Amino acid sequence: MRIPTNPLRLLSVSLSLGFAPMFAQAEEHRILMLNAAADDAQHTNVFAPDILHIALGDTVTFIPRDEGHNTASKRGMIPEGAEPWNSPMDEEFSVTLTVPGIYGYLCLPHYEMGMVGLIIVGDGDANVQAARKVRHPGAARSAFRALFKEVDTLR
Ligand SMILES: [Cu+2]
Repeated sequence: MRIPTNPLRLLSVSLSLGFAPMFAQAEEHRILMLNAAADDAQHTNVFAPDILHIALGDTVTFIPRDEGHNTASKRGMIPEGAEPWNSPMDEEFSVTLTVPGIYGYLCLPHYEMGMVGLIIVGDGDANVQAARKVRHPGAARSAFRALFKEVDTLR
């Protein structure tokens, strides 16, 4: 048997042999960074949605619909082995999550005002207990508490 040297040929051969890429079905999701919630103008500085369930290997893109926001994972609130992130201000930013668990994140300028969110990859069981023990300043505390409460009702 002749082994093809062209990498594209190699890929198509391995696909036809059944070695499909691990995340062939991966989906893309969007989280908007907003100055106010679409359904509640009193609720300022939000990620929408602020709870997102995705499958292992899916990609999440944060979209700066309004100015003055970023996204950063919260230390202690991502599963072991996962890559932390900290995006530039006012830029679209994508993360591909390949470690199952729960990911807590925040907007650095509005963290204490409660601009936070959770992404659950798979069932989130891996680190949900550790993640909910992390302490937060100001309104982030009640915001995360509300999100975990909602996650509990969905699990
Ligand atoms: Cu913000």
